[in-house]
Amino acid sequence: MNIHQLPSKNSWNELIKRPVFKREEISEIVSGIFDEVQKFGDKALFDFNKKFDSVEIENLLVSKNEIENSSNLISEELKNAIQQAKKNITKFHGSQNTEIQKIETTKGVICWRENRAIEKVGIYIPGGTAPLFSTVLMLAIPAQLAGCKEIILCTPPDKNGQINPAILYTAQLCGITHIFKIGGAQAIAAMTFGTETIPNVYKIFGPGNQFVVAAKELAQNFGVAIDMPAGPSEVLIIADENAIPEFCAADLLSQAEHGSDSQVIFISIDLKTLNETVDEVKKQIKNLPRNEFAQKSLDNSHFILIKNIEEALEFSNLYAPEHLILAIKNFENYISLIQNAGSVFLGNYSCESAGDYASGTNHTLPTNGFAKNYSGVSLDSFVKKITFQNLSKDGLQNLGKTIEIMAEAEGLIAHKNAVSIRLKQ
Ligand code: HSO
Ligand code: ZN
Repeated sequence: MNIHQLPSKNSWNELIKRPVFKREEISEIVSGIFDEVQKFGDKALFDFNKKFDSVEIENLLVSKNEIENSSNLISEELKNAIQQAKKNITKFHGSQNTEIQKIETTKGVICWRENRAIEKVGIYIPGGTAPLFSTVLMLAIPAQLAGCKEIILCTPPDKNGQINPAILYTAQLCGITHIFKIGGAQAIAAMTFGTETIPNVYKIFGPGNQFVVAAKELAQNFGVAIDMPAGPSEVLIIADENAIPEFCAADLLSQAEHGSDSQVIFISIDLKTLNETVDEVKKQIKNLPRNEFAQKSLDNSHFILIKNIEEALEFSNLYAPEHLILAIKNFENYISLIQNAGSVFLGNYSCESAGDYASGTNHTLPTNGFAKNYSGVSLDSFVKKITFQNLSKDGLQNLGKTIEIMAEAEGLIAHKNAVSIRLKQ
């Protein structure tokens, strides 16, 4: 754990650095995978399943039976929890639909925007050490609410060719029936090009390892959109003497346990709270099953004493955290100072886990400083907005001169004529 007391602002740029990865080697591997999938389709996918996930499967598509049976493989308690989370996420994302507003910009000139769902979207859910079925909720719910016609899901099978039943249960609860047993960069390639079994999509969503991240970047070269650039997940907590060190430590560890490259930053304006939180982290980490990941991620993390809340927020805005927790008194007074953050948790009882699972907000958020210029996933991520306009004859008469003058000044006489020919009539 790295502890810094009142670091000078000159040193902040060092403190906000994220871990960097060797990109070149990964890009080369991923581009090879894309070539294979584009050339050989399903056959390449079967081969990659064997090579990377050591599994031979007969069908890439998860059968109806497997999907239905998933419900018998998980507890009623878990099913109820997933259902409650679904309700809240649906309620919050459902409220993001805005009404069409027709605006008369000049008399007789009416402009408006309408949403159209992206027709074909793909959701990627990683396998690995933690099956993130909660991410299925976060992506499938807004996709359904937006009205996406085709929603497919790719996730790697385990050694027995099975998909985690909680992922299957959640997917079918959200109305997803096309689930494919394929993971990694090859899944992203399949959704980019389409294969005999897996349809291509127009936008790909979801987290993944460095290969998946590189594959999503590459997919964009083939006309496929992605949710956002990704990096390891992160949390930044700002605390004062009102914060509860046990709570803060638990929140830091909840993010640190995601992976050894997760980033956690704790900023306190009170030395006692800082020291107690450090002690609490050391205590709580011992009992965590994933303490190896958590420990590694803590090794790259910072505990910082800062002069006051304003400066703490200045640091936070520079860092642009995926998650920001304000464990301070009168947090309402500081909301307007938050400039860059993916999702913000206010007060001692707003733990990040609430947003990760069930409060209603989305947990697919910008990391790696991208909170400076990206939003998290929302209903908007699944729609495009088309603009419309209707000019009446009067409208064109009112605006025509302006257009003609501008077109002529740009030297585009055909543009000018399109107006003049109408006005002359
Ligand atoms: N904290 C993660 C999301 C997640 N947490 C899923 C638990 N499950 C996003 O940074
Ligand atoms: Zn989490």
